[in-house]
Amino acid sequence: VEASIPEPQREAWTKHQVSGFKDKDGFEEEVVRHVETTLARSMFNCDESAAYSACSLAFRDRLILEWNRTQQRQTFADSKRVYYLSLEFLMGRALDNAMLNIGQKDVAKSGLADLGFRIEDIIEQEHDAALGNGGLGRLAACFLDSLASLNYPAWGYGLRYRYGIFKQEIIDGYQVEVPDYWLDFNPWEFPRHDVNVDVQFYGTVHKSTDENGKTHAHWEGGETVKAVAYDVPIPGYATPSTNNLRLWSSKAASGEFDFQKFNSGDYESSVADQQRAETISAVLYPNDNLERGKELRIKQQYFWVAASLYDIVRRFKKTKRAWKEFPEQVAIQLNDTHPTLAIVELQRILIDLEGLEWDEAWNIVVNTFGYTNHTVLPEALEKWSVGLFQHLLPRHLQIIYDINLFFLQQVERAFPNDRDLLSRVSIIEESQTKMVRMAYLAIVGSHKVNGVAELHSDLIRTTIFKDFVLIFGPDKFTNVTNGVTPRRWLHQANPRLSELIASKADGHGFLKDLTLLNKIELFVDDKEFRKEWAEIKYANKVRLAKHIKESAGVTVNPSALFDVQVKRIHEYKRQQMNIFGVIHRYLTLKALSPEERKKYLPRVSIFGGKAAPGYWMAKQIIHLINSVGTVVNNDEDIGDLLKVVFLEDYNVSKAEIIIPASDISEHISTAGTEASGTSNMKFVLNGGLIIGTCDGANIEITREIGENNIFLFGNLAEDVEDLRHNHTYGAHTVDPDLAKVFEAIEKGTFGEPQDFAGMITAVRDHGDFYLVSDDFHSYVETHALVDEAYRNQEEWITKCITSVARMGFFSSDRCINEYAEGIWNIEPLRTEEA
Ligand code: GPU
Repeated sequence: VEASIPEPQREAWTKHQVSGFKDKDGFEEEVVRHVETTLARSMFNCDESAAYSACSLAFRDRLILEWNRTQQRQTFADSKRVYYLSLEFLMGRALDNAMLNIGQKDVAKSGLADLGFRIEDIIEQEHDAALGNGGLGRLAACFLDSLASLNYPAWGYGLRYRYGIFKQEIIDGYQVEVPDYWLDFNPWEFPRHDVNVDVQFYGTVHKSTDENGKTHAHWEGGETVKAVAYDVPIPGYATPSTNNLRLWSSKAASGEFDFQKFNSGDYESSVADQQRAETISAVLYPNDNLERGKELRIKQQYFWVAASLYDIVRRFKKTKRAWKEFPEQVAIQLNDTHPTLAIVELQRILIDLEGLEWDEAWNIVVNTFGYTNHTVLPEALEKWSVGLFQHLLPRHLQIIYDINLFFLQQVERAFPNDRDLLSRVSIIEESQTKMVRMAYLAIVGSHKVNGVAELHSDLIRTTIFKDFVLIFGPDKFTNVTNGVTPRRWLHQANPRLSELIASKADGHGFLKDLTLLNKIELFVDDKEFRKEWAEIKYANKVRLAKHIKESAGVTVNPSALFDVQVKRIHEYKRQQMNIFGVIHRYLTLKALSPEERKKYLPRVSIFGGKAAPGYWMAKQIIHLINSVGTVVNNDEDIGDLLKVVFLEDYNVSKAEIIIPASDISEHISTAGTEASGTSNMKFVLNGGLIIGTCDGANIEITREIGENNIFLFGNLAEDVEDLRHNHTYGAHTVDPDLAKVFEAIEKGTFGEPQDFAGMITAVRDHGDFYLVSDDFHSYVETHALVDEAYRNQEEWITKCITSVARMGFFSSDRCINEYAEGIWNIEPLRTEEA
């Protein structure tokens, strides 16, 4: 149905054109209006939560107007769009970001003050949007910020989980997971009940032959679930461009209830159907770098992919272009293999529903998709059993078999008689239970495959995807090193540092061209500048110390060296090595006389991060960190020389407090395991140094900032395989310092030794897969170098300033420009203002 208003009536619309608030007065008016009408309150019952709601609604109104204009501009220009498909978007809070990106935070601050509120308290009211686990989901959020800030026509597509990542509580030193119901009041989403898609599951496939002898597949029967769109506006920084993040929510297809069942008196089962449908988008799977092959998870994947593709195809069809032009209008990026079914779904739409020939359709598909790999860890590479596919998506399985057949025929022609190669690269793994290898499907169905840091991209080319480089040639495989948005991770998280930099770098231009940071290197010897720099770091540490006191009950000295490791808890990230190192420091201090002890540099070891609920070893690590804290923090011999803190419920808004307060942060994964890391970039950008292995983006950070400004240690990726081999077949002895740590744990120094036995046997008896013992000596020695360096505050500050000045490369803007040019072939759309 044409919903456009006819020409004669448009004058009335134009006359009443709405606009958002223009100044402080307008802002206050909007806030009061929302309090009194939308929220049905008044000045006599307006608490901080109501003020937050009203303030957010005032900003939301502005955003949606720009959003409308942006979408109109994009449609009018008929330009190519990129669609970023991600199962995770770890957005964090929206209000502060919206105020800063629109450039109205000052207005809001004084407006709120007039109305009786402190802006900091209002910002604090917001619940994080935590629809992600860790780095992968946060990267997607940074990309949305960059796409909008750079005026690219882009949409994100994801799932609107009713429950995001769980809230972590620490009770008696153990992680307890609490559901995080975040949708109570969410002013940032627009439900679009009119935008919905029916998604089919199960059923059977019938073939028919037409008069020309051509066969057609018909996927029939089964069950249908409705996808409803919720739109989240994404404001760009210092531009009117406002992009869209569309999140799908599931509900039963036949409306509120199945009325047939309802009328026949089967009320309960009609409600059950409703709930079953809603289950699909109910909860985010809380695993990071791990796939567990659960049926509901693949249902989530297909639900989201089918709804998104329907939407994308519908939009394309409105342009009335020929199908072969699809890849000139549409680029789709797959954030890991989670959306790989989109490849199959588009092929299905083109051949089954639109009647294209296989080859023509496949050409369109391959030219549309790009695939980003985020890990080499085998346990994270998705595989789905053929049986599950057959049951859930029978037509898709047939198409996958055909894709595989044509692909293997192509391989056979190029490499005749190499049976082994064929079975190695087959999309179907011929194991006991036959499996679909999603990464292989993603490679075959995309025109570009990229890793997320140089080392990682080299590793995928030479190890897990080696055969495919041979088959497709090297050009299909490329690198796009990750980046982070300086808007949230500098300007928003560290406003004073952002101002100080702006004062020396000719304003805030660096927030849009981060390479301009290099201007501050000229001031590295400027006394005033250095003094202010140090003051800002100290103030940030005071702020974190306050948070530590409130949340963990531990008093820490802001003058101590703050040593931070915050990220998902995972054996490959080696928080266990960190806490073993802390124990080693504690034992060393204990063995000293009080006099000698005083020569030691006071340190606060800060940990944070969630463990997947089913990850037993990760939970043991959390327990040990907390147990060590209890002992060390209450040991009078130690006092301020060492404090150990575990901050509960690490998330985006806590990261905004923690990262700017760090002196040294730990990025200490076993070489070759961390694809990139992105918090390493955020820490250095905020004037903290890092200790790390030669892994992921640490290597490129070193290249940019200089090796004197980073503390590298440990074995190299190229040596890992041999070391592991030696653990299994050679003589494997535990590092003597580490052995003493184990001894202390086993003596019961930190509580029941049995509670931590798994962590010790993993190193001592089970082959030390993550090379904790191999790297321990070098790790401890390097920490001694950190102490030494920190004692010389003048040199330390020089290192910090120099490093920040050289971090320009790690903006997600640079990263998005590389995708746009090398993979998507899209251009920014000019705005009136830009
Ligand atoms: N990453 Br796979 C996740 O956060 N979760 C995952 O399931 C997978 C990867 C991370 C990588 O571990 C990290 O190294 C990288 O920086 C990030 O993705 C973004 O590329």
